Amino acid sequence: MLQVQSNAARTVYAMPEVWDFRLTDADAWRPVAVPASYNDQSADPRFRSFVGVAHYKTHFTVPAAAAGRRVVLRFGAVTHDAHVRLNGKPLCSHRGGFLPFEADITHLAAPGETALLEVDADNRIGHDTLPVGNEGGVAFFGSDNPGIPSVEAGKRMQGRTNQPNFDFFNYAGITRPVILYTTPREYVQDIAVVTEIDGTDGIVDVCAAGHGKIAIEILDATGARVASGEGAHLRAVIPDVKLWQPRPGTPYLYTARVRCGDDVYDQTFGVRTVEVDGARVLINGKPFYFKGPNRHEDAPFIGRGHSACVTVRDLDLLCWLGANTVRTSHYPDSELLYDLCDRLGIVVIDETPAVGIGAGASCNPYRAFPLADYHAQVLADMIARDKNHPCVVLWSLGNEPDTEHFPDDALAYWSALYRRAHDLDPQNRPVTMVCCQNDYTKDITTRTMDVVCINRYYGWYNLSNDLETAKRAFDIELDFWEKIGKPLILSEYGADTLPGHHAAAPEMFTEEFQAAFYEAINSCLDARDFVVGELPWCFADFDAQPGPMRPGGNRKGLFTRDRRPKLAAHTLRRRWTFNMR
Ligand code: GCB
Repeated sequence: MLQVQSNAARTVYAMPEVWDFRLTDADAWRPVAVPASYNDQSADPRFRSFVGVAHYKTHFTVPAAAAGRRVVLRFGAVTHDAHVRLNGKPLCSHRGGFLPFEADITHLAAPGETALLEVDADNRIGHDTLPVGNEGGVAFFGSDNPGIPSVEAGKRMQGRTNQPNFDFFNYAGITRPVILYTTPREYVQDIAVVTEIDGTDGIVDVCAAGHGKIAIEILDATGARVASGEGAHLRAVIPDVKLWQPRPGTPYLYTARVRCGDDVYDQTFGVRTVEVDGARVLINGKPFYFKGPNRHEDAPFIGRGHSACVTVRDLDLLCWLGANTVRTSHYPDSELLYDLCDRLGIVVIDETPAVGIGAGASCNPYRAFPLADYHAQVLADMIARDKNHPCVVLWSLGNEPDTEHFPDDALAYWSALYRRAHDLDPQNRPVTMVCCQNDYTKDITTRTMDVVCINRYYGWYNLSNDLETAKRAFDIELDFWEKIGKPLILSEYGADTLPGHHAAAPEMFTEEFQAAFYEAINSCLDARDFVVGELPWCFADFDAQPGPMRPGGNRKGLFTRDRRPKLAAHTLRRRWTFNMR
């Protein structure tokens, strides 16, 4: 799906910033900001504990100037499921909270007239949603008696239906921009760009789809024409090409200008290659080392809502850290992040919202949970949205599923998705799945990915506070992976840290411990050539489901939630900026 663009042929109209909102039909309508999660927009505790379908409504007018044009209503994301009505009639529905959807309203809303738009946002999660929620009725490890310390039995007693199988607050609502835009009646539907490098030349292959006669031009960053052709397919040489290079290189961007009838769409792209060669990942033929934190979309007041300012500021801090990578843990991010990463040369590991499949369940999730087709669809939609971004160099099929208790079923499930990602991506990028700390000898899935990504918390959740033994245990595991012969990224590692909590002896939760933790684990990484990346968990403190281990959220941030650096941010900054191998 193409991003929204305002240009000579396409017009974007602003929608209201404040909509009417109520949790249930019994509540009064009240104002709420869009886009943003609704949960932190009120002191009413029900805004955070609510489980079910919340209601939004607003009015908008299709401008008279839109007469004769195609008019589209586009939602960047509604979390998790959306049902949309226009003038009281069903318009569209969408499943999943992190990808865009749109509806052609040309014949449904008359230019010059005011229309009523209603959105129902469903925050319920379960065995058929991504991310996954736990549900009553499935046996979990542990006792059924809540008097015996079994967390799951307790949750069943509470009768709540939302039991996130993931460690971030289940923010919900209209979280990304709602946009009204127009195009000519004949329009560009889709564009796919693939590039190659041939000596000092680049080769670009553009395929466009649209209703109407298509022509394609390639422009350099100054707007000068490099190549052009009639028809929906153009393959052209870019002499003396300027490559898209990750930081600290120059991320040069070209444009494929596609015309279709009166419509025009400018698709930026970079000429770069990405491939796995033995135990290395090569970008533009050169070994690449991924360094940068995992990041949640999370900020005070807006929750998981889109904010250009927060995104710009976060990426600026990433550059300050000397990072060259961000992983969109644990869902595809708002589209702006990818545009900015294209411009800044920050490499993106792009992840589906498949987090927590089967973790903690005693049933076989691959047989019991009806997820395979839906997961494949979400993967396809993510690739369709993000396929042209040069910053995206690795697809992540999901985070921390159970791969250990039902190894053959896990392998079948993830292999099908792995093949699908390769089939669907015009650029055929490498594919991974992010593995939970587990008995890696029993897991036969992680090792089949193009890049092995492992989340490990040696020294924190296991071997807590004992960094010397943590290093020895991690080294034993690294010996195992070295024999597998694939590139490995330590895709999560980290320690909860309370800012301002200090001690001479680095003990858990102090800023000194977090810094010592990274120094210790990094020393293991530095001794191994097949390790191609380190992704601290995580960029900033973030809101999580309340629980005994989450004082004010997950505190493993290198930055506080208001983006002030902890000691470890300075430690990693020195490493990534001045010391890296
Ligand atoms: C993990 C998860 C991440 C959690 C993190 C933690 O392995 O992938 O979602 O937030 O650990 O802090 O426990």
